[in-house]
Amino acid sequence: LPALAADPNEVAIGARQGYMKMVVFNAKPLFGMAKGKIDYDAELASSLADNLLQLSQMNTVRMWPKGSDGDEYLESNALPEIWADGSDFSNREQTFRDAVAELASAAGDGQSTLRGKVGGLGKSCKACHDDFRAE
Ligand code: ASC
Repeated sequence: LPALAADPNEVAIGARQGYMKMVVFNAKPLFGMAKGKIDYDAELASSLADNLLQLSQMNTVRMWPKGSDGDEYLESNALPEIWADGSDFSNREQTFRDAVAELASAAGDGQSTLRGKVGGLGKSCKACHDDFRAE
């Protein structure tokens, strides 16, 4: 049987979920170090934050095609508000970029410096999820 053509919205949903996994894979140990759950390691912290910096600088527009929301696709938690007129979504992404840039410049400078900078990243995650991700 011929394979069905992939739905571009489903391809995009898969891509952004993979992207989120990469963000979490790199961010989670930074939160862990900041909270003292794992030992601070300057070299590791720097490389994780640098990975986040590179991820944050990707152009993600193609991951978010209009219509690929959670009302249309069971596998997505993206709220249709992302695509509403006047949506703050792209500003939130810029806030994430700014928070990561601050973190990347300081993550290797000691546990207390790291602790002071991850808050901004956590806030940027939460602000966007609160408004644009289904519970
Ligand atoms: C995480 C994670 C998020 C953020 C957010 C911060 O570890 O997966 O989305 O932190 O919970 O408030």
